[in-house]
Amino acid sequence: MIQQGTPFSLEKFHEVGFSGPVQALSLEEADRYYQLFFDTLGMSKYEPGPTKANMSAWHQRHRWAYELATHPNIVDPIQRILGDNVVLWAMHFWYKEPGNGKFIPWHQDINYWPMEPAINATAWVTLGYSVVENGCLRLLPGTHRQRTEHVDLGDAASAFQQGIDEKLIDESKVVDMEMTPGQVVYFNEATFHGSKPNTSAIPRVAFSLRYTTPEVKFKMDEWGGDKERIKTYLVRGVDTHRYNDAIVGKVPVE
Ligand SMILES: O=C(O)CCC(=O)C(=O)O
Repeated sequence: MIQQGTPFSLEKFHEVGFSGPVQALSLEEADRYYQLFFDTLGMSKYEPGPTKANMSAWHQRHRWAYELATHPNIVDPIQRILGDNVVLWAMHFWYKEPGNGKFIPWHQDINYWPMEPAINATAWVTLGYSVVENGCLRLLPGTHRQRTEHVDLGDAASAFQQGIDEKLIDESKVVDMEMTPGQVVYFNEATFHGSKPNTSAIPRVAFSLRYTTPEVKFKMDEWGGDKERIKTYLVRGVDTHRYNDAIVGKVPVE
């Protein structure tokens, strides 16, 4: 069901592992950033097609994406989750053009990340409509208190090779997080989530922002992924620990 934005609830975040949708961007802002997203891809928003563009870390390269990643209305609830000192460390666009047959398997983010200790809050933001038909984000309440191993899925339609065994998912409890432009859902590093393919003509233009706190150290030597994707930006408060000075990001000029 498409819901009106609700205020962020810290109680709900702790109780079920997520809270939202929160209307963080005005419709006008969402529309402007939606246009900028397609401009950056060099694609018309009226002909949203597939792309091979790298969808990660746009906040390191484009000022408009950095502005989004530090937007006060998006970061305010993050500060309530994490406390006074907030470090932005990643951004990734999850774009699904019409008819994109890939699904994002059920997973727990912390299985991928080189963080010690594992503290993260994600803001998942949609710039367009994100509904069942175009493969909206799906969350499983209450799973944020457990750790589950990922297994090989052996499914060519899966966007990741590994994920949580579907047999562990109680479909009757799954929340299809349908959202309208400018809305955000917040979830933590362990909440089970995933999404289905886009079977509609509506592009899904959404992205994740990852935030943590200064007491978290990134173990970059253990990270097998693209090392440039992880850069730290202090977006609220002070860096009390300076553990990640070697990977401090630069704010893009334009
Ligand atoms: O956008 C999706 O469908 C998946 C998002 C996701 O896996 C994430 O933000 O960690």
